Formats: sequence, C-alpha cells, structure tokens
Amino acid sequence: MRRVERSLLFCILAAVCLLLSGCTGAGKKEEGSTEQAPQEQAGLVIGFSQLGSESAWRLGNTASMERAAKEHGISLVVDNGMQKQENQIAAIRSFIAYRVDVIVFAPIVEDGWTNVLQEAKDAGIPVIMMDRVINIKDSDLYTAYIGPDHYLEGVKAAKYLQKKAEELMADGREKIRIAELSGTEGSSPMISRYQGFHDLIDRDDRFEVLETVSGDFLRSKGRECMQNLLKKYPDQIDVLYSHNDAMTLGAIEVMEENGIRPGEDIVIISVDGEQAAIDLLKEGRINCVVECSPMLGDAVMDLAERIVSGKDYSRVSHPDEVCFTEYDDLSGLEPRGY
Ligand code: GYE
Repeated sequence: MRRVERSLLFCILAAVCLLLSGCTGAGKKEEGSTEQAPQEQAGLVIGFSQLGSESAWRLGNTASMERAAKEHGISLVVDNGMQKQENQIAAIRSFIAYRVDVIVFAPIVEDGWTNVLQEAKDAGIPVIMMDRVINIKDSDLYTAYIGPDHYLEGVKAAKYLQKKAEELMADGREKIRIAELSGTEGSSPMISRYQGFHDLIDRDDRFEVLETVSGDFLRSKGRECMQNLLKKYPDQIDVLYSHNDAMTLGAIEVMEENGIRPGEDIVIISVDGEQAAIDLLKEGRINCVVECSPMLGDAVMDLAERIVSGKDYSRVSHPDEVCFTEYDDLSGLEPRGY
C-alpha cells in the first residue's frame, strides 16, 4: 500500500473505529497517554474482528494480539463484536471496504459466514480464523486457522474423569452423575468440547450425564445455571464439567453458598487455565483444568506476514496445550498471564 493511501486508510479506519461499538484499536490507552486512533506504521495493516469480552480468556487473547502487533510493527485495528455475529460481519465488511492487508476474526458461532467470506475472497484479502472454527462448504473461503483443538480439550477432560472414577467408584456407588455447563450455543468450542467429552463418557457405563445446560461462557450465567441444577438435582451431582473457567467460577460461588465443598463434594473439571482457576486447583476447590491458550498473537502475526509475503505456512495450526490436575505438582507453574 502506498504511503498516502495508508495515511488516508488510517484516518478512515479511525473514524470507523469510533462508529463501531467497543473498538479498541492498536492505539490502546497507555499510562500517561490519552485514547488514540490506530498508529500509522510502515508494516502491514490487519483488521481484527474480536467476538467480545466475555471472559478473562478473551481479554487475554485481545491483549496478546495487541502486544504482538506492536512487536511486529503491524497496525492492528480491533473491533469488538460484543457477542453479536452481525457486528462481526459489519466489521469484516468495513475491513474489506478499506482494503486492509489481512483480516483476522474469532468467529462467535460456526454457521453464517459464507457471504462475507466470499466478499473478502473476491477482494483478494486473506482471512485468518483465530481461536474458533466455522462450518463452511468451501474451505477455500478462508486462508488459515490458528487456535486450540477444542475436541481434544473435551477428550482430555474425559480422560481425567475416567482416572478419577476409579477413586470415586471405590465407595460402592453405582453411577457417577455429571452436570455439564456448556459454552455459547453454536460455537465451535461448545460443540467440540461437548463432543470430545461425550465420545468417551457416553460409552463408559460408569457415567450418567444428568443434563447439559448452556451458560454462554459467562460467569453470571454459570451462577444462574448452577442454581437451577442444584434445585433440580439436589444431592445428585457428583461431577461438574464446565466448558470454561468463567462459568466454573460462578458455579463454585453458588456451591459454596449452599454449603457444598467444590473439589470434594462435587468434582470440578474446567477448561481454559485462567490464573483464578489454577489458584482454585492448587487449593483443592477445582480438580482438573484443561488448558486452552489465548496467547495466540505472536503466531497470528507470523502467519499473516508469511501469507502476505508468499512464504509457506501451515493451513491449520494448534498451540501446545496441557492438562493440569489435582495429581500434578503445580508449585513451579509460571503465572498464567490471563
Ligand atoms: O474457552 C472461553 C471464551 O473460544 C476458546 O471463549 C474460546 C472460549 C474460551 O470465552 O473462555
């Protein structure tokens, strides 16, 4: 992009940022400075449609993108979709209109992206899917995916539980009863964390899933769902499998208000690995935390640079992730950063 065009692009994108809800931009507030429009830089321009700010995971992910963009000399224009697909589609359309070099988006749900991705393809703008995947017939409509393997996260949760079951069954009980708090309906982590877990648990007759309810990845809804579950299944829940830490934290509050000891009376399995969940794991109030890393910024910027400069790149890549359990020594674990 020529310099004059780039200056113009930044003026326009700054204006668009003000119009689009919750836009943070690369000119993130820093100590001692006032809120600014995106800074002009010589490198690439990336339009990033973030899906929202529903959890510490999400905030960590946005921060990771902003930090990495700065380090790579990339101008990042961030739009916060505020949990609405239509906002994300509008943001992507504005990135196409202003001809950014690359579009990155974290799709809130799997379906409904075909038209806007076709528009990006027609405009010749590469699109990187980050964090979540989509369900689309023509996979050529996006350039690459970078993010966790959510199916594997569900499998890891189930494997931990199968190990824990040996201990739980020792008291002669017939079944281990599970309540499941799932994430946003129609989102890929919700679908795959459910599937990975159920593919192992449903064919193991030691277990019975009492109910799966959606807490939308929100702490407040995690609270609400747990209140309802405890009313509906008093003294019956042996295990809580929660698709993210935010909902887990809400559910734990409710258990404790009701005199239930999380981690002992109810086995708790959570996904993400926020510092708050790791702290509870160390205290014995959570039993297992499946890691899902939001620190994707550096890898996304590398990928964008490779795509634009015509270098080889992996079409699908996953970060290395682990599973923290009550059986591990976590004393040397570094601060999580989210
Ligand atoms: O687990 C949750 C967030 O898409 C993997 O979204 C992400 C999920 C994450 O709100 O905390």
